Amino acid sequence: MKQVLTIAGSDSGGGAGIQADLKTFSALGVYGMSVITAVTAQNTEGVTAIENISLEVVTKQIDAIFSDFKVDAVKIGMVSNIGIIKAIAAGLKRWAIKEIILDPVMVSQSGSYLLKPEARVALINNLFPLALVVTPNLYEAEVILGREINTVEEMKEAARDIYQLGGAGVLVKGGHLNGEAVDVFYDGAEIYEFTAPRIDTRNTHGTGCTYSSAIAAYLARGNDLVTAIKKAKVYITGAIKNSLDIGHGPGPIHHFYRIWK
Ligand code: PXL
Repeated sequence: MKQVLTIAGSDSGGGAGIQADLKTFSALGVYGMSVITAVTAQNTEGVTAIENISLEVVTKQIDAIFSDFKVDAVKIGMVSNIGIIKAIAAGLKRWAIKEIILDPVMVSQSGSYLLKPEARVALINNLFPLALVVTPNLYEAEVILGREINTVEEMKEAARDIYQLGGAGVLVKGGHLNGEAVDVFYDGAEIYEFTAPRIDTRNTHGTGCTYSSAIAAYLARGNDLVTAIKKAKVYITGAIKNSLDIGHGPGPIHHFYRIWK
């Protein structure tokens, strides 16, 4: 079985973060492992506390996994601060893994900072160059570039410009624009568009985490990057369509919709 690692934060509510990543890996037929960077106290209504894991324990988790397993792909999510970013970069360089999907997580759906604003430059400088692809949503792409993005054409320009920052492929996710859900991917040579119908639901907690994990899983299973993104978009569209109306805030998407309702 292919083996996939998530490096991310815990969402106690089970909808996003490490929990979403491991559910996605399990749903898509790969063996999931985790390096936990932070623990959030969280439910569908918001985040009430965050505790970051020490740099020593982040590093030890990375080394424990790579010294034993053959890691076929890595997904990176919440990385909290500059120290954790540097520990992850050093660990991944030490183990020379190339199949890295980086979700540049900045704020939770409910508006809490999951990455310290002063750590944004460190994320770009230390982790973008190691990644095969980075997956900013519109807000994250706007923060990275310091300008507004309002159209699909501007998403394409953003993908090209973010590519210049670190040399990783760029998937700009347009889920927050109006109309169809269009994502734009630039691999350094060509622009690709992925389109899915917009689903009218507020239950989208964990969509970004799940998307990048699904790309990692499909990549580990031998798909090329464009095919992996295409299949991951089909998977998250189904998971949103079958999302769960549980909790009092925006509910989670249904990772196992292909197995049970
Ligand atoms: O969606 C980004 C995200 C990543 N990681 C954790 C989260 C969230 C959103 O809530 O809680 C732990």
